Amino acid sequence: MRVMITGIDGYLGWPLALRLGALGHTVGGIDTMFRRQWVKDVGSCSATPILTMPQRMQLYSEFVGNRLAFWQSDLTNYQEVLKIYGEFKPDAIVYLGEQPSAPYSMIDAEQAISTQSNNILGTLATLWAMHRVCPKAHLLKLGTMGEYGTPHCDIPEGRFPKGSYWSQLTADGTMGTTHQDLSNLIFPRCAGSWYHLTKVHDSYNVEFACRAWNLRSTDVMQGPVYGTRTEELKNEDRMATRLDFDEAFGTIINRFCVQAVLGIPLTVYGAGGQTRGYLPLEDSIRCMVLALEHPPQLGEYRTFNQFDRTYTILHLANEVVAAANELGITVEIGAHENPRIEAEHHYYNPDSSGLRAIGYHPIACMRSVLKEMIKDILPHETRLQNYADAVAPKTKWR
Ligand code: USQ
Repeated sequence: MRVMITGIDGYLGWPLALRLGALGHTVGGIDTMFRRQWVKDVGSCSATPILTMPQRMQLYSEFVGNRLAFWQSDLTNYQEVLKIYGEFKPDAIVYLGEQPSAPYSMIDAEQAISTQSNNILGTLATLWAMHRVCPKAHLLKLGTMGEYGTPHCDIPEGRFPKGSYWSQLTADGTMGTTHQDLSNLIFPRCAGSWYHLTKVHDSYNVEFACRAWNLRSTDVMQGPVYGTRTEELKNEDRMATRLDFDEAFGTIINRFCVQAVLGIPLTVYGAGGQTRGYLPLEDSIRCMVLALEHPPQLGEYRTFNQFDRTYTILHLANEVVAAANELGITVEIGAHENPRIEAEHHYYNPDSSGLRAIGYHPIACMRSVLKEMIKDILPHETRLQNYADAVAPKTKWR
């Protein structure tokens, strides 16, 4: 298969490229290289040292035995994207090339506007380019579980399942009547940041393109990913993918592991009952490969909710404390006023059967992944102490 990865320089893009290369696929990549600058702009760096893109291309050739085709390009530039897809002729496009941080999008108007224009217009340019030059390619689009928010009901995969009805008690106490069939309608979204909203808009644009132009797409609602290693990254340190821990680009478990190493009390926001679905980096890569190996039909728009298990923030904090203790490190759990607007105790029951039906079996126990992460971060403690200021939450949602 010829697979184009947008955002190939990112946390998921680089390990996915190595996995697909190792499996014998031909890989191409596009990246603006903005992510490295955004992280510098918030006063931080990757906890794991990472190679430059030219060095990564060299390493890829050594490891895979094949050239990695790479374009440094802006995904919102339709003419460029059209030219690249026309040249590369992808069978599949994995679309990861977006501004990925909710807190970053909430800093100020400038960041909110650039996040929305980068993410929504980039996806739109790809849909038009696919329509023009590769209409049979499979678009694997990275969305987020955060599109749904935390409604007081079960969360299906993307759409209301068959047999869903809307009903309301009438004045005389009986159930409402006919024409209330919700089956197959897109399940309502209730995103919690300007960033998460870009993914909602993307979902509607992608679904429309499948209906209007017979494109095919898998929309992946992914929960926060954690980890430093995949099968390929275990080979040697030069392979490392980035690992962010600042308040904007670091996601919770990755942040907690760096905080454990730096001796910073874990930053639990609010009551800590916020529940989300999480998965290790290795599982995220496996799930994307599975989706590529089992593409949808032409014209089909399908959604997978991609996570291993759901946990509360407090549970995660306790797991990180336990993993650190097993390595002889003492860690405290801190309390922080919640800078976000989100429910701190809530019902959460999302379906995630789609990926399991095509072969996803979660592979690792969380504790062992956490210990591996802490061991990977420990050698960089002295350098990372210089960036300790980037950890505390400063961006307020209100
Ligand atoms: N949280 C803390 N302390 C921290 C950081 C976060 O308590 O130091 C809490 C947040 O308040 C939130 C939860 O942890 O309740 C998750 O926050 P996060 O920063 O790990 O993840 P989030 O901002 O929701 O977004 C991240 C990725 C995004 C991905 C999304 C999946 O940045 O790309 O789409 O995870 S999900 O969260 O399911 O929407």
